[in-house]
Amino acid sequence: MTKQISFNLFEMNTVGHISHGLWVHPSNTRHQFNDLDFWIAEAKLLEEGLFDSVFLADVIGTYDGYRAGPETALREAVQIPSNDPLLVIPAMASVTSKLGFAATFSTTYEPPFAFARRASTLDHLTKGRFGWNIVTSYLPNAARNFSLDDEVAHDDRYAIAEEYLDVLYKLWEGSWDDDAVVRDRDNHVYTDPSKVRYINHVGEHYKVAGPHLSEPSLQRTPVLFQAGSSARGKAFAARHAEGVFVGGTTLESYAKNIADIRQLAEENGRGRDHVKTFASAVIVVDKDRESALAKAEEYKRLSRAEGYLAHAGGGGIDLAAYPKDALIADILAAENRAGRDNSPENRRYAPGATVGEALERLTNFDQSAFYVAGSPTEVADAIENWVATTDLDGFNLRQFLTPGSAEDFIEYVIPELQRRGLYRTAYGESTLRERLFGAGQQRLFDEHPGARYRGGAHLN
Ligand code: FMN
Repeated sequence: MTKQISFNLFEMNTVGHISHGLWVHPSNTRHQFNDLDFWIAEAKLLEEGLFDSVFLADVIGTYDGYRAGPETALREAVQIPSNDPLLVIPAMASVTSKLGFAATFSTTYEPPFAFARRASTLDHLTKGRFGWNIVTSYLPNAARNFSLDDEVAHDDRYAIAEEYLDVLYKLWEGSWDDDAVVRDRDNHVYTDPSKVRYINHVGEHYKVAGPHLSEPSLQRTPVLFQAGSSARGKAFAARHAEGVFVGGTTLESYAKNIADIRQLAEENGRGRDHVKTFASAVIVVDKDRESALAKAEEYKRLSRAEGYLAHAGGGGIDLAAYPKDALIADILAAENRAGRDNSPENRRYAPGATVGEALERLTNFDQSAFYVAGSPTEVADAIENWVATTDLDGFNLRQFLTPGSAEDFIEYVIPELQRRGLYRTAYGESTLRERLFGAGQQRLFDEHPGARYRGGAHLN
């Protein structure tokens, strides 16, 4: 059977997420992100388009590495101003019944108990449509917002994340039995206390007694997404993630990275197909090739190098401070950042690249690994080819314009994919996990590490 491809809209509760400069376009509504109406309209549009989910990125600090301050990020609206991604979800859920919501939350700075409850609340309010993008955060400024002087070292962040997840699984999977809530009016028993337990977690970083404050939601553990690309990040994904954002520079490298992650999942006792793989899709489409290319030219004209530089400088090096022919590898070594510098942008620098080449790459969206500008047929051909060649399961669609990019995709690409049997023609399942793994799979697979706490096993 032909594989149907997943599509999420890549979003952020902010003006400029990754398409810097485009906010000035007259048809772009991004400046309305403070209004619920903005999110409600988007949710309705995506559900009409039968999208899998809206995928909300997040950062908890600002990009102030470029030119040693936040001025450029502020001027160019590079992920500031930005609001909390979790809080727009209930409004979007209230006008939809199938669309999923995946939101980013960091494991590094806030202890796990409150997030466990917020996530359960969202899974209840969305009726099992909530997913969590697990990040460990890469901005030095974020550390300074949470009582630290500098970033927690990269691998230490993953060690903290491991324990964080362990606490969450205990709360989500182990603290309450499915039949704990009895609502027995005659006997005045709302919850059967014998079916709810403390978790009494004591670890290196956290001490959490429990019990979990929320009763079990449809999915219990939200669908877990992750985008680690370091060795430590991949190992973490192979243990925990159900959706993985795979990196790469070419079709071949994507194919290899996808095969690797499936292999690693298997080595962790999980099924190869218990991990869905996603890539970023940069698509400019219109009724024909000529119009699409004209549109891409317009986006390029409005793109702001300063915005991309501020974005890249937030987590790493200030490219503006170096001559164009300086080698990135030398700069990383000189700044003692090698092995520590983990923003997705910095990972794009090829090892032998010069500052000039890195600048080119950062500011030209047409150098993205999956970039296609063309007619509906050309775009569908590229998508089909990628999925067939790499074993990819889906894409996060980048926005240049809101709502224009999603509208274009829905108008031009989806019908063509549907004709080829590559895109759903109606929603089936209702929870997000079932959307990814099929009807009946509301909960984690039994082989997933979170499942070991079911029924209170392994808690003490
Ligand atoms: N990091 C964040 O702090 N917030 C995000 O919203 C976020 N979204 C990401 C989305 C995608 C598609 C990718 C590829 C990465 C994203 N990241 C985000 C960064 C990753 O969480 C991760 O830190 C990065 O890919 C480097 O991998 P490493 O942590 O294993 O070194």
